[in-house]
Amino acid sequence: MKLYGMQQSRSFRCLWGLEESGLEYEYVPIKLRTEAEVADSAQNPAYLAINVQGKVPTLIDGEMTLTESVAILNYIARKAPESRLIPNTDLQTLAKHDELVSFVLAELEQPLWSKGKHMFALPEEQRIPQMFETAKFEFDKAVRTLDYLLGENEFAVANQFSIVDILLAQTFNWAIRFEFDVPQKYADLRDRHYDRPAAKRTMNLIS
Ligand SMILES: N[C@@H](CCC(=O)N[C@@H](CS)C(=O)NCC(=O)O)C(=O)O
Repeated sequence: MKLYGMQQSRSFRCLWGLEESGLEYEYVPIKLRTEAEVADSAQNPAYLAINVQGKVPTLIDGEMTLTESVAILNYIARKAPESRLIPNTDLQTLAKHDELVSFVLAELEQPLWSKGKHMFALPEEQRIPQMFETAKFEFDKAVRTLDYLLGENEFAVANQFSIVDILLAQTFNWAIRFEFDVPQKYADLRDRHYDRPAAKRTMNLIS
């Protein structure tokens, strides 16, 4: 199995999942926003052949190629069920897990990615710096909703570490790096989960 990724991008969550899972894999670093001629560029035709958008992450396992980070996390979790990255629990608790996963992707991370796009990812002439305030407004609103959706437990669901904890920790780390206002309890959540041995190994792999 090969995971293509770049440092603290969304590939980090997949690399972390792999480290939690105990599965064997190879990590292939990719460079974003570099010339197509550069061999390890996401714009190189060889990489575009496996990820048509020129984005990370990409996971290849045998004949299969996956290019969405949460699909990759789900695949890892199902391939290594003993890791319990998807909790082995009742239908309704699993539904709450799925709800939080969707919430992180659709609501919590979107303002962060909007800011990223308008800071560096879009072509300069397409960037609108005024939207940083809108991103802050939307992030604060998503955090208030999360307060409602999450309990006060150590882990998000089923009293155990799961995919949603990886997503929450990485998303709040992203928010802190992009200078959003992150309430202390979510900074603590990031610190707590980033202190796991698998998270520390992941950090070492990308540094
Ligand atoms: N929905 C995709 C998004 C992937 C994505 O947008 N990745 C960013 C890095 S976090 C990327 O590769 N961007 C390419 C670029 O900015 O040139 C996922 O979750 O995997």
